[in-house]
Amino acid sequence: MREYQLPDSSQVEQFREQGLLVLPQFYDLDEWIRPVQRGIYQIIGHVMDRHGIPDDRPPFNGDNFDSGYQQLIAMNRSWGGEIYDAVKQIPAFIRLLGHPAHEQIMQTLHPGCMPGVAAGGYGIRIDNPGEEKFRALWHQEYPAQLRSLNGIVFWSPLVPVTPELGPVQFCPGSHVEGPLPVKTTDSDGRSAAYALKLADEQAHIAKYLKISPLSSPGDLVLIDFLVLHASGVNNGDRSRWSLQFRYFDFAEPVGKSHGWKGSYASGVDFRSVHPELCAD
Ligand SMILES: O=C(O)CCC(=O)C(=O)O
Ligand SMILES: [Fe+2]
Repeated sequence: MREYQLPDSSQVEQFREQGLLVLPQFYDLDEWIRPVQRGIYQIIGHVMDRHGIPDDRPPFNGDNFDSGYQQLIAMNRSWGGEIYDAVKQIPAFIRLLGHPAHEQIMQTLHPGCMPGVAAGGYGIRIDNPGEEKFRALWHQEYPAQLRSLNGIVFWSPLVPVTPELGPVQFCPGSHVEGPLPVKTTDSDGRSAAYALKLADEQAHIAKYLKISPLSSPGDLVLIDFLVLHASGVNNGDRSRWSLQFRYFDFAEPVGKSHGWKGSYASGVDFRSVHPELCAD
């Protein structure tokens, strides 16, 4: 990111109104995105090797970074889990998420904030075709992550997101409702943060227009911690790979009052931090 464009005043306004902002081609592809893709390509190779699968993939060229992945998970789905756990530890990904540009975006969108990186709040999603188990249902980020009410999910695709790949859906403007009650008991076999379920989901969602912006590698999508969003359904023939990491605000009073606790991913029981937001 030798050069990058911080949001201008009309984009700041748009983020305030919608709780959502897309910054097209924010990241220089060669400098920031290719190294992450190369790391994924290499990890897929190591996982193949670990399981005695011959590596006959074409050489890495960027766009083919996930070559071999679809065949691997068809052989054994748990190998996909190994890859998922591994790729968030690629140094080029950690360098990207730690770049000062993200603190500057936080300061531009939340003047006076003190940015923090949500521990355990970063990773690389792999939304596989036809898989329902890990699809994010309608949610606000705050209950799933806690840390502070002020926060931004930085979301960036590693593949061109077409309608078939199930782009993330948003209810622009829904962040103005503040944190909404959730049900914390597991209903359909989902675990951890996936078990938090927005109470009266349909009633909330019905009030808003839903949008599913398409995006491609290099684009950056900024998601307010309180805006309602959900994974789309992947009906395509490849996985939808995307980066996400989260910045919160140490200066925000609610986060400060509970000591910037994290939620499920850091072993905290949401019910003990926000009993008033538990619908059950
Ligand atoms: O990429 C997705 O499907 C969901 C993303 C999401 O909910 C998030 O990054 O917070
Ligand atoms: Fe989310």
